[in-house]
Amino acid sequence: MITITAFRSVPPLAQGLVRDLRVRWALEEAGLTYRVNLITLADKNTAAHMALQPFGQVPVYEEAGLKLFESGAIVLHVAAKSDALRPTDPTGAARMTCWVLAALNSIETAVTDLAHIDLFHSGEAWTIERRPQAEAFLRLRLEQLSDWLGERDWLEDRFTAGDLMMATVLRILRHTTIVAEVPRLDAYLKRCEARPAFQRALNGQMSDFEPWAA
Ligand SMILES: N[C@@H](CCC(=O)N[C@@H](CS)C(=O)NCC(=O)O)C(=O)O
Repeated sequence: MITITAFRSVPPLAQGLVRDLRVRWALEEAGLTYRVNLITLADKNTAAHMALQPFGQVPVYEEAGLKLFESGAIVLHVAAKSDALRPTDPTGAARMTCWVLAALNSIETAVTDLAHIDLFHSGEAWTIERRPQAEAFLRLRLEQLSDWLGERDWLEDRFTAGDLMMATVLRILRHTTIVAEVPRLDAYLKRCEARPAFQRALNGQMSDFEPWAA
């Protein structure tokens, strides 16, 4: 049985964005059954959890003695099990890996630069200078991504784990209109979110949360 570790409760601003969503979505696309081990924010720094996730984060993935951390590594592991996420031809599979890494390395870094300012440092003096730079760089990356997409429905010629990862990264910007202002990306994200597997994953994460007590 596959077990993923997720948080039992997080602040509302994080609900629906916690990175176990990526793993749930991949497992739903692949049609694999799994159970969810819910931990508290206090549990994340215990020795037992740090032995599974060296940075005290979620998600964690366990399967028959295999223990994985990092959502990208986990999604790639799940993708290797399912044609629904990874093309069977080697070229298509390699291109899928490119997009998983592009989402995490070329886009998520720019996304989180801005999101951290907005969500964790809003109003602090240093953000007055830094935020416009972070937003401009992010907008450049998103325009480049939009140019790549062109008239395609997906990043390549079919849905892959690369789209799954890219969509979860773009969703981090839901507190802004930045994605909505790029029509192709807006449509792309909506296309990804309309997938039944995504809806099942999101509903699963949301229904697992206990009410947040600040
Ligand atoms: N690079 C990691 C990031 C994981 C991550 O940021 N997890 C967040 C929840 S979305 C977390 O556990 N935060 C608690 C913390 O960092 O202490 C991955 O993709 O798995």
